[in-house]
Amino acid sequence: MRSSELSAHNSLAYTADFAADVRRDLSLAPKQLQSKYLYDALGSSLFEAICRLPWYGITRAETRLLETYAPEIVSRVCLPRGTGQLDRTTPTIVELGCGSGEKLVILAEALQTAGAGARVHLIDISSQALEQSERTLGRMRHISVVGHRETYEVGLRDAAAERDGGPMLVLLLGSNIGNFDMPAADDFLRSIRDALARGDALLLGADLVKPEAALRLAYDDPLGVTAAFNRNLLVRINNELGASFDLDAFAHVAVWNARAQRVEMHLESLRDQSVRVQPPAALRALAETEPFTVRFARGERIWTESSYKYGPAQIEEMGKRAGFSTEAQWIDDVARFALTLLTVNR
Ligand code: AVJ
Repeated sequence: MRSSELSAHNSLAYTADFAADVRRDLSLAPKQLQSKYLYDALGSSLFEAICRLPWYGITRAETRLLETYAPEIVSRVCLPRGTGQLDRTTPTIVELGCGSGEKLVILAEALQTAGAGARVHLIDISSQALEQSERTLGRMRHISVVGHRETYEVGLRDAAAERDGGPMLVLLLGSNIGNFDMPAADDFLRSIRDALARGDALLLGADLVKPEAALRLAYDDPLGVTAAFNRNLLVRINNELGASFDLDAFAHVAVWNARAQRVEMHLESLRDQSVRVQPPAALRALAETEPFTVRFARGERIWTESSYKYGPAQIEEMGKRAGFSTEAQWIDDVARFALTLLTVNR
């Protein structure tokens, strides 16, 4: 589905899926909610604010690396090796989880300097992120931009179906890979690999393991923006699914799980309580949107996100397991963040 083709019916179906997922995931032990639902319009704005926090280094580190290495990335993937000449065919660039689109601008500028164009596909679950990045990139005349409000898998399949003879570069940036557990991360990278052909590449941005104090500040910042980002999930359930979450009764908790190499975000119930979820009548026509009640014990948590952190070699190994070779790896030593260019050679 293209963002411009979003219809009321589709967003109703999306909300029905949200209702079914919330109902199922709050009945699990431990209770959980999928992190993709953090990104409604307010959630996307709060995430943009997180990216500017002095304690959250991922976005700035990745931007520094892209500013330095974009010309090299473009010439390695988009220009035939050794010739320094442009291919006659147009490269396709697909960004999975485009956010505001600012990182793609850096690559697009490097393409322009090399005299190349590109067909750009933006895949994001957030319509506000898509609109913003379409606006940001729409001003650039040497690229064409299509937005897809889809999951990564569906969006990538749609974008790959539209490619022509040029090389394809998939961008999975901002440590978005970190939201995937194992073996889901392996399966996901394998599905990207399977959508690609010889000469194509995946540019993977992934956050590295660093001292616990730095991780805690990044995910539980002194301004409370990350707490607002997390608790907004309850605001969203209240607004879209007619729930009665008392926001003051849930606290943001971020923990570093060293054994699993991940930061976990949770929402902790501050008292024993029951919450009623009563989806609006328009949704009831669709399956699994019956009203329900969720009971919380004091101290019980809803697990809302995992952000895995890696060692540089672990990123290469993950790529290798999915059928990629490492073409290059660049590391920002200030924030401990890695950008890895993985290529398909068979
Ligand atoms: C966009 C998934 C990479 O995990 O660091 C930021 C989201 N969560 N602060 C991350 C997030 C809390 C972010 N990702």
